[in-house]
Amino acid sequence: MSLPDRRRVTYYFDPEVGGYTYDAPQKGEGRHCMKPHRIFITHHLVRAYNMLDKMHVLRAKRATPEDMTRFHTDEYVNFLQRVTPETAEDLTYKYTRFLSADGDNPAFEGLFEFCSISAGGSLAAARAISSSAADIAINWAGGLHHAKKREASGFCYINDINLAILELLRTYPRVLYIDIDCHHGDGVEEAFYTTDRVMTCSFHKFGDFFPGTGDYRDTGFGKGKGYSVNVPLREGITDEAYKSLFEPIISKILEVFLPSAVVLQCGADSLAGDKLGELNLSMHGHAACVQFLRKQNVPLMLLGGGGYTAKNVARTWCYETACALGIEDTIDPMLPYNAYFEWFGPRYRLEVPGTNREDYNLRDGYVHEIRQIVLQQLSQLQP
Ligand code: TV1
Ligand code: CA
Ligand code: ZN
Repeated sequence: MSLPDRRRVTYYFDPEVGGYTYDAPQKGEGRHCMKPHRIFITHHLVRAYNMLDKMHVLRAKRATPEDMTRFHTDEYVNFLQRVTPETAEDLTYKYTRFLSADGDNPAFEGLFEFCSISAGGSLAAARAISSSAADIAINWAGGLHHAKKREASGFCYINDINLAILELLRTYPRVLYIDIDCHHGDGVEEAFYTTDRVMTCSFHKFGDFFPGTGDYRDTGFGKGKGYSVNVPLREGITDEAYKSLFEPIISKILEVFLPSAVVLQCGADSLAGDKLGELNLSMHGHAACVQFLRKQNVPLMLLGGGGYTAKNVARTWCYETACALGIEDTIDPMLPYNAYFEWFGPRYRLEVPGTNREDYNLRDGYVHEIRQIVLQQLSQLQP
C-alpha cells in the first residue's frame, strides 16, 4: 500500500533555445561541445512519454538586462548585449576582458538572447517556488554555474543559478545549492562564499581538471565559514560509490542547515560516456539524486548544466522530469517513437548504462576517507 505522492511540477521550456549554437561562424576550430539543441531533444522525449499534460508547461519571460544586473555588473551585461561575432575581438580588447581567449566562450550569434532564455527560465522557476505555485520547478536550459560577476567562463555567460538563488532569498531565510555536474560549481560557490544563508555543495572531478577549484579544504569565509561544501572525486566513480557519498552528506546538510528551498544543478556530464566528463554514473545513478531530494519534501528547483553526449543528456533529463512527477516506475524502458528516434539507435532504450572502467575512488579507501572528512566538517556546524 502506498499513498499517492504528487508534487505540483512547473516546467519551463522555450522552443527557440534549441536553435542557438556556440559555433562562432568565422572560427574554423571545429564544433563547440556545448549544444543547446540537447534541450530541444529532451523536450521531444518528455512529450513522447506524454508528460506535458501532467505538469504546468510554461515559456518564461526572457530575463532583462536589469534582471541580470542583480548579480552581474552593468558593464558586463551591456557588453553581452552589444557583442557580435564581428566585434568580439575589439570589444574584449583582444579577449583580455569579459570573454576568455581559449575558445570556451565564443561570441556566437544570438548570445544575449540565449542568455536571456536560460536566465529567464531560472528566475521564473525561483518565482514559482517562492510564491508556492509549484513544489518542483524545472529549467533544463539553466545551470550555467561557472559565470562570474564580470566575466564569462567555461561555456557560461550569465549565472542563472545565482539570479535564482538571490530571488529565493527574498522569501526564504536559507537556500541549499547542490551541484552534481562533473565540474566544480565555482561561480555559485564564489558568489555566496561569505554568507551563511546559502550553503553550496558540489560533487566534482578534481585534479588536473577544469576549473581547478573545489578542494575539500575550501569551506567558506567569515560568516560563511563551513557553508561551502566540496566533495572532490577521482575519475570513474560509479552509482554505488556516488550514492554512498551523496546520501549521507546531503542528509547531514539537511539536518544541520534546515534549508527552506533546494536548488539542484543536474549537470549530465557526470554520466558514463560523456565527451568531457570522466565519471561513470548511469542514468539511474544520476537520477537517484533527484529522487532522494524529492522525498525530502522541500521546495525544489531542477536546473540543467553540462552534458556533452547529447542523446544521453536528453535521456537523463527526460527521466528526471518523470522522477519530479513521481511517475518513473511507469516509464517504458524502450523509447517511444519521436522525431529524434534514429539518434537513439541501435538500442532505442531510455537507460544510459554505466561502463566497466575502473573506479579510482575505490583505490586505497578514498570514498570512505572523503566521506569522513566532509561529515566531520559538517558536524562542526551544529550548535
Ligand atoms: C570549442 C571547440 C571549445 C571545441 C572547449 C573542454 C571547446 C573544450 C572545444 C573544453 C573542448 C574545457 C578548459 C583550458 C581553460 C580551458 C556548463 C586553460 C574537447 C557547465 C566547461 C569546461 C564545463 C571548460 C562547463 C574547459 C560545465 N573542457 N572542445 N573546454 N583553459 N576549459 O579546460 O561545467 O559543464 O573540449
Ligand atoms: Ca559539481
Ligand atoms: Zn560540467
